[in-house]
Amino acid sequence: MDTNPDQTTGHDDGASSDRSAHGRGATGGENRGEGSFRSGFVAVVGRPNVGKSTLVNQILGTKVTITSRRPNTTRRSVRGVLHRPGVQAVLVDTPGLHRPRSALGRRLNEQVVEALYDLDVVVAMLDATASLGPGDRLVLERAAASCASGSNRERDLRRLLVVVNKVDRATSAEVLAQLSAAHEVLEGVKNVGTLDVSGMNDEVLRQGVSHEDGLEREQDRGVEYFAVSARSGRGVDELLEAVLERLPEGPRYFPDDMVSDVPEAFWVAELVREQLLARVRDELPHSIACRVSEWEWPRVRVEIVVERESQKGIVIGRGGEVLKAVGTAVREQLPPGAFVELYVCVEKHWQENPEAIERFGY
Ligand SMILES: Nc1nc2c(ncn2[C@@H]2O[C@H](COP(=O)(O)OP(=O)(O)OP(=O)(O)O)[C@@H](O)[C@H]2O)c(=O)[nH]1
Ligand SMILES: [Mg+2]
Repeated sequence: MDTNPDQTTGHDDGASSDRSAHGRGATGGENRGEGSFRSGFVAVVGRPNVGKSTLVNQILGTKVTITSRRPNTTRRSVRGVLHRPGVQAVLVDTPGLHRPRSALGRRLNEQVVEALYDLDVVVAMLDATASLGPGDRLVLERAAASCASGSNRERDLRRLLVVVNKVDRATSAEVLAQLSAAHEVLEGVKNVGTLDVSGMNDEVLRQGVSHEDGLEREQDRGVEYFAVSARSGRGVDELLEAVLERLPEGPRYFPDDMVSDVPEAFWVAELVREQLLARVRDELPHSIACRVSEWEWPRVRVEIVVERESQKGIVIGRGGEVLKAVGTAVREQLPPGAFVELYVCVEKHWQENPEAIERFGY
């Protein structure tokens, strides 16, 4: 932790935390003349709750993005950097692609579209414990479209890796059924320009794909399929090997000691939200936003925002017990001496307010 809240958690030397500068080049990456250095952006996409963030943390061997059993936990794309000799993989954890019900929901989907725009490899994730639905189909189709689109260097479906997650909780028959359902969807994606995304009712999902970006059927063969448990790590090494194999020659986008592009203040606010998500029920998770309002390291004040007066009491708990437990759990994940002050306030309909969404950093 640093005295500067805008500093990233990875101790970077000047990488941009501006999400509008999402793509390559945002960090002024350098090529130190190692001709054979390989690197690239790996977008992890899928419906909410399939385990994208868990996978990114598992691959990196450290926590760079929060997880929870609530859908729509991730609200902002997080880039985690994997450094290996001669290779750098920038894993982009994205929000879950879903049918949006608010300005916040639309913002989350936009970030998925942004992440799919400029990538080298895409990991499309499905949940083995739930049958393949329209949301999954859209994810697969979007991912395939991205690999075939002109925005990327090569129109090549080999860059698409389909991952069925949570195999620890599914039977092999269920895993196989999911893999073959995904295969069937991709076989059917002959011309991505004609995808039906009307069910998503979201204009942003319609853009960026044109008829000339259509996939030829012979290209379908390049897709590879994996079954993993992001939580236990089973199958993840094989997946990672396939990811790294597919990275092209490229620059070192991030310095060697940088593991994520998340600013420290945002990270502390996320840790608070993660603890709240683990403790509150019903619709409340969607209503909660957290933001650092004062940073005088080691003293950090975090504002917890809810949407209704009646939600305040739930977040505080009887005698303040919820807040107390949240504070303790967050402090344990910060350097010794950190002092986290939590307070709760109400901001009505913030999920519909673009200014508030921006202020919270989503
Ligand atoms: N059993 C099991 N649970 C998993 C596995 N991977 C993730 N989970 C759980 O699934 C839930 C969702 O995981 P996340 O990593 O937050 O999912 P996500 O796809 O990032 O979700 P959003 O950010 O909401 O889109 C959490 O409770 C995880 O612990 C797995 O391999 N096995
Ligand atoms: Mg997530």
